[in-house]
Amino acid sequence: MARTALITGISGQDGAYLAQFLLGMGYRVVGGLRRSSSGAIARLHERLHELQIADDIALVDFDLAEITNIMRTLETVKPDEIYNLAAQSFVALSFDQPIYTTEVDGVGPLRLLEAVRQLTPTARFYQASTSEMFGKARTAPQDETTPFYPRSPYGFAKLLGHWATVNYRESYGLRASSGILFNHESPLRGREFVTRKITLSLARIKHGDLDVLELGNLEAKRDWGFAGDYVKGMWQMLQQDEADDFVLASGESHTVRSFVETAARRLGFDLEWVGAGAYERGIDRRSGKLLVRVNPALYRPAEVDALVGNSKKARQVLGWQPAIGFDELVTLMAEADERRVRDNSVRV
Ligand code: GDR
Repeated sequence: MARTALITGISGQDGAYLAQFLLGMGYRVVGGLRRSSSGAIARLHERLHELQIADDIALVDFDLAEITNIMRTLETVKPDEIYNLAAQSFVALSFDQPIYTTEVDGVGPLRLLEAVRQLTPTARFYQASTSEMFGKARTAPQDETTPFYPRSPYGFAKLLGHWATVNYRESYGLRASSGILFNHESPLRGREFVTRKITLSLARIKHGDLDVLELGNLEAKRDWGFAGDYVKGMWQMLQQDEADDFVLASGESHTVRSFVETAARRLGFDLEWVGAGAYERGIDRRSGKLLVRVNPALYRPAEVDALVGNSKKARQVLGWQPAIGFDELVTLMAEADERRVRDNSVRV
């Protein structure tokens, strides 16, 4: 009989790619969906439609803030594998909504783990942990043994979820694994994250649909990989005999500035930087047009300056191997956004 996977956060980038992957592996996929008060339920399905899997997934109303809802879902779905991808995942917003973020990203996984312990203790559990837990890391690259130093409410909330996962594994023998994932992007990335903001904005500027791209800290360095590669790693973690924690990362670090330069090149601009700091501007040499402007309002109260991961353990134990590198990733995203802008079909 087909195995059943419950994915919380099915409407997000990772939920969509993971669902696609698991369907391909013959799973029955149930997606947990939080209804937004805006009532824009159709928008929550957009990524599933883009991947043409919307009709293959059973959706259930799901909210990590509501324990009765969690328990009812586990009782009716009876999952073999649970992927907890639901979160308030935008770091910048967590500074404005620290309590809500902690409630969903920290206490939320704890609620789910407690319900799993009581109702489906043999189910395998994946917690979406994050490189943001390393934050102001003192050593590089970061791996499973690197000390944590979160720099945002998002980071410390996720740290609670991570330790809850480890503790429930060690205390109650739950088959709970924590995937410490570095940034992973795709054409389905939310528009609020810097990579997608860059590719979509530059594509819009090119087609006369936007004036200028405003960014915050151009010097921040991130380890960016392709989300499609990372969801496979999530699944591989849950196929192990022993639950454990794994870092997934590309091992390469690039600045926001270099992401902008690469995307601009892919879209046919000849980008030149002038000025410095808050007054820095990116100009297209060919047309003289202003493309990029720094807006200090987009700086974060505390920043994670540089992250780069070491995923040796995942590569050795899981056989995990990402297929798409930085240049290919930027190209994929820039081309997808240019196509959407050209076709007037920017939905995701
Ligand atoms: P991050 O992703 O915080 O790393 O978390 P994000 O893309 O938001 O920021 C990356 C870096 O870019 C700098 N930056 C800007 N960021 C945004 N969003 N918008 C801007 O205009 C901008 N200008 C500069 C930021 O300061 C930051 O340094 C992501 C999320 O997916 C988390 O949920 C996940 O856990 C981690 O990746 C791994």
